[in-house]
Amino acid sequence: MPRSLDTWRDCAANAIRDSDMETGKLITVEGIEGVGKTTNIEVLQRAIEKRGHTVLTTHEPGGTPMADRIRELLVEHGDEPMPDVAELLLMFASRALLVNNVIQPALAAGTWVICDRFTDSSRAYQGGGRGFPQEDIDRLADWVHGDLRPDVTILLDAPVETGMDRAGRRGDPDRFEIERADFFNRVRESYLQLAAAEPDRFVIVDATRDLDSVRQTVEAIAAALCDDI
Ligand code: Z5A
Repeated sequence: MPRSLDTWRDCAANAIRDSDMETGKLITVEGIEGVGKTTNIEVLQRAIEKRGHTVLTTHEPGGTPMADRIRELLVEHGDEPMPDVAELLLMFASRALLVNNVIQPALAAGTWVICDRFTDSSRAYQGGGRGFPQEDIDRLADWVHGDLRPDVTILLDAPVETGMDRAGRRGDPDRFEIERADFFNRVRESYLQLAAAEPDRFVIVDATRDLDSVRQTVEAIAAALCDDI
């Protein structure tokens, strides 16, 4: 079962104490659309910077000039259909660019990296949502980023209706946003399974609460990560 914030905080503090303090940490933020990833990444960045670390924030798909062009192909819905396998491979092509050109150099320089989505998105959307076996996705992950794994993954969790309601306040829906609720329910379920399978890496945040309550939890996670509790 995923750990409570208190148990996870002890665990994260130990992991960071034991690790090489010269390199940065990779923190990923995951969840279905509209749960507040972008909003809370700003909170997380401020809280970590306040404790003296340099922080770089980035996102997937995209995050480099070439990866941003891949993102456009992924989200637009034009006349030519996008086969699921092309979608999966383009996600990993974008990831290869981001990992090699941004994430690894930043971590090596001691910068902390917060990434809005990473390979768990492929596991949840292309695995849970589209039905690709997790083993195939794991093989691609090994190929594209080898041993690089997030130090911590924050899963913002809320029912699909909550996320859709929040995201629905914006303009034209993209190729993912036009999917039906049952697709996003499979994605959410897949995220929860991933979190249950790796309780030391994931911390689940109840994103149904108001902005201020979620912010306080995210700040507590940042404090734990910085071993400042
Ligand atoms: N995708 C994939 O399939 N496979 C992959 O490997 C990867 C991605 C990497 C684009 O991602 C699509 O790519 C995505 C999955 C797929 N499609 N979907 N769905 P994206 O990250 O760019 O898109 P997104 O997930 O749709 O992001 P988003 O809609 O911007 O969601 P968010 O960042 O989580 O939400 P937000 O912008 O912070 O908040 C949304 C609104 O809710 C905003 O008005 C906030 O003020 C409000 N909000 C946030 N929190 C609260 C609370 N607690 N209370 C009230 N209101 C709130």
